[in-house]
Amino acid sequence: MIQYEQKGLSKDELINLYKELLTPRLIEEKMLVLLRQGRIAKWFSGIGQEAIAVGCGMALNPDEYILPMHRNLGVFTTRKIPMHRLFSQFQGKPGGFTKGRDRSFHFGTQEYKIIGMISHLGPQLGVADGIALGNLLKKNNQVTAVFSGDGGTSEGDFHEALNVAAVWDLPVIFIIENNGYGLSTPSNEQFRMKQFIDKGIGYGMDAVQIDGNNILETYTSIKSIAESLRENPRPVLLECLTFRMRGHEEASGTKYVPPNLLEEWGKKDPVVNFESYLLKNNIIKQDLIDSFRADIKSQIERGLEVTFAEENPKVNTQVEIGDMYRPLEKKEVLPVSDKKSDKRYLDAISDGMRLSMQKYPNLVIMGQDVAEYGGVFKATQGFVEEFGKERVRNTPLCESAIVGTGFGLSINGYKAIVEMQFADFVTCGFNQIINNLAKSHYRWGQNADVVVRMPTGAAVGAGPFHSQSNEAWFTHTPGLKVVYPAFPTDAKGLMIAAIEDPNPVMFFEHKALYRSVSEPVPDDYYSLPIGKAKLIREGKDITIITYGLGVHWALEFLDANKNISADLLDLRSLLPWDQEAAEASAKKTGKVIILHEDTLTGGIGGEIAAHINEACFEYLDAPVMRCASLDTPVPMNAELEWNFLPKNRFTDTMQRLLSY
Ligand SMILES: Cc1ncc(C[n+]2csc(CCOP(=O)(O)OP(=O)(O)O)c2C)c(N)n1
Repeated sequence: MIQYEQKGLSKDELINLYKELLTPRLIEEKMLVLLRQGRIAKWFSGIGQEAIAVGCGMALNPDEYILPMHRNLGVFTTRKIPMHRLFSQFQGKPGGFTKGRDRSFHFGTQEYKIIGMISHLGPQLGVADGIALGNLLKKNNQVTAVFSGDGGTSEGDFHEALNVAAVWDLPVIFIIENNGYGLSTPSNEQFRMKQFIDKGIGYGMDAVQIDGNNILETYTSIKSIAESLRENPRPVLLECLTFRMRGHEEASGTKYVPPNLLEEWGKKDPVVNFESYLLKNNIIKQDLIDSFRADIKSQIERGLEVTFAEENPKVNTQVEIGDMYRPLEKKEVLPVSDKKSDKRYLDAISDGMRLSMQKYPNLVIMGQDVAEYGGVFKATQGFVEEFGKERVRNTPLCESAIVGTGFGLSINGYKAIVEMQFADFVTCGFNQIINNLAKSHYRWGQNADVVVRMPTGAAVGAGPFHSQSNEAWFTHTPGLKVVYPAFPTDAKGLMIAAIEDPNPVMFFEHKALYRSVSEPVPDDYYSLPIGKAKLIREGKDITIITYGLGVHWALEFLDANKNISADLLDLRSLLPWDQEAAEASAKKTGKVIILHEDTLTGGIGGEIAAHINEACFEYLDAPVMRCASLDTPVPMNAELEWNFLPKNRFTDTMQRLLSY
């Protein structure tokens, strides 16, 4: 039995809390009936845990973001999302929030300030950090609440997000629903510590444990924590003790749960207990309860009628493809004057970022050692002095949380540049890029205004973990843009374009070019179109398609072989890539070679070759050829590295193709 304390709440407040608590319960009961009738396909039940989501939804102000999980229907109902919209979302109908593209609670809505989960659970936590950072920078005294199950806390994302929030004093309430199980795995197989509040000290943050089934405790605790964080921004870990009363999802059952636990926690049901407390203390009368029930049930029925009457989404491939990206607001920006100065590739990148920081006060740069130290390659040298530490942020060593933070900033109206110290380290932030940044616009219309800087490439003797060309991991991910300039002028213009672009852009910068290539670059702010290649040499016998360091290898080759008349096409962007330019050149010369530093198998060369084959077959005089690195990791020793790289094989491949 739950012991309640009224805690200064008025009778009306108590009754209102009861109605809010009852709503998700009645929706769920209906869902279980529909499931049995085969009218819905899947259900993740939060029965028995409603007091946490409802307490949170009621405690925060409506303009404060909440990031719920799969058992938090109460967050959605307390934010007053019309029931038919929720049901249409569950059923994949157009009246939901994702045009039928994602399921159940996998959606966000700016209208209701709810940012839903992706299946991977933990990434939510880093996103909450970004939203909270936005609030901190706006100085708007808002808090953000984010949920995690106890199982989800085993993910690295949990550690990273809590650590960042602690270091940056972010006003986030990390609500852990400790319900005893992660799918079938009980707590003792998930973690060793006795309780989550013990983790607070490790992160240097306050941690509070409450009875998650007691609506008065959840509501008043979250309310008072929120008030405190609005005044004095910092993260708090809130552990809510509860229990998962049903299966992980309905089909999986609860056979593995000892019956005595279900019985014990059944007695602590949050709705039944609160109802009898209110009745016993004459705060509510049975007829009011009955009328609440009738009212909620009729809302549910009406909502379901709308949803079941709704047509399925109309299939339209153009709309599907078109929704991958948020449209650009403006096109190319030209430099206002002819003034140019000699800039190295690195200086050009730095200049593009600096001018963008001046133009966009809402642009934030984050990365390891990017502040006073200026980044390991010095791309942000002097930025702290000019823009301050709020906008040029050293991060802890945590790529996932920082990419997530970039997404959260974007949700909250900011732009972000995230620097990977080396492109190789992006593996640690992979999930956030692939599943959050890339997919959110298609899923629920939320753009991710984030540029991920990728100092990439070999030829610097740096071995397998500081040399990789990993652009193909991203060109295979719909929703991203991938840019890879080879010259300073392109690097600056494309950096500016990437920052202006409201979509996520992976910006590859070859480390070997940073200080080795320079040219006169416009001093003004200007952008170049993403997705457009540049024909940098014109010829008639053969087409060389390449990018990055490959462009310089090809130039070196052509300079040494003046008898060869070649088109040299620098792609500059890899997603989207300039199919038109490649086709035009292939049709002209009839022979195409693709040169890239990336390894051969699965590299973008294969994609380009396939496309040219399909689009230009009748014009070709020879098979499209590829020249790429060996299918091995990048070795460190210089001789091994040059053997790995394609440069020394390029002459051979060219000769074979020319003599075909
Ligand atoms: C990265 C990842 N691994 C595995 C899963 C499969 N999965 C979905 S929910 C879940 C259990 C989550 O447990 P917990 O965080 O305690 O939340 P609860 O379901 O108990 O509310 C698992 C293993 C997943 N969704 N994502």
